[in-house]
Amino acid sequence: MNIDILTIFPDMFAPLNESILLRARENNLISVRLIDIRDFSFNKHNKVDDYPFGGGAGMVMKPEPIFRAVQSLDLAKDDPVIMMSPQGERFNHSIAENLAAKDRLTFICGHYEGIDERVREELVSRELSIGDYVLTGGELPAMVIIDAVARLLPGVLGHEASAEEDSFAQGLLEYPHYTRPREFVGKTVPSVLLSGNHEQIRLWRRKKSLERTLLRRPELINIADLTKEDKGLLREIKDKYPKSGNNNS
Ligand code: 4HQ
Repeated sequence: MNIDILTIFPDMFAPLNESILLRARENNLISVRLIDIRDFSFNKHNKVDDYPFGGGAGMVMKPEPIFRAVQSLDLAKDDPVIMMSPQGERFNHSIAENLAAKDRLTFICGHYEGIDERVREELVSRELSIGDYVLTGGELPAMVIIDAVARLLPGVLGHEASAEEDSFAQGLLEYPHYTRPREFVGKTVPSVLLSGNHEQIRLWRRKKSLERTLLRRPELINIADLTKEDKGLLREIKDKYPKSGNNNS
């Protein structure tokens, strides 16, 4: 996958140089270009922002450098151009899967109060938000989205199965994990995990997964497609926590 990032702060993408994302780049599973919008500002001091028409606090990113930067990319008509904004569609796992199916992604990262509206109208095909809070710029949201998308690409995670087992991939929260030592701060690892009985382990994990989802994110239980077995486990969980969750049976 080819990813172009338009930003005035390319150094904010340092996570691309570490860990799994670095390995993905070294293995040519993703290729990332950081494009400094300032390089496309042809005025005196390479200015990329200006005062807002109508007045008010803060600065607005000028449209011309961003237009020139995007035009330099030679995008195909249906290549996604993504802008980060709290007004965008809320990013989630299903959007990550949708983006992971594309071979080219372009991100426009705004700073200051925002970007001239004509950029959104003319260049942007998708506006995404990573949550209801305000950040100083679109770089961290773009980095979050790239991380979530990259780990879904074949070969990026060492263990091929791991992406499918994750929270949200299945529509449920994950079960708890344990490693050595067997006893720590007076607490022991649940004995079923030491039993070697793989069917019992699978059932225990599935039940924990359903229990956590019901207790912490009951709205997710309604949309997950549950098997007969899941419904049986859920019945046991609800008997243990009678006040929990939704009233949907
Ligand atoms: N931004 N999810 C960029 C965000 C944001 C978010 C604030 C986007 C500043 C210039 N982006 N502007 N939340 O807070 O995506």
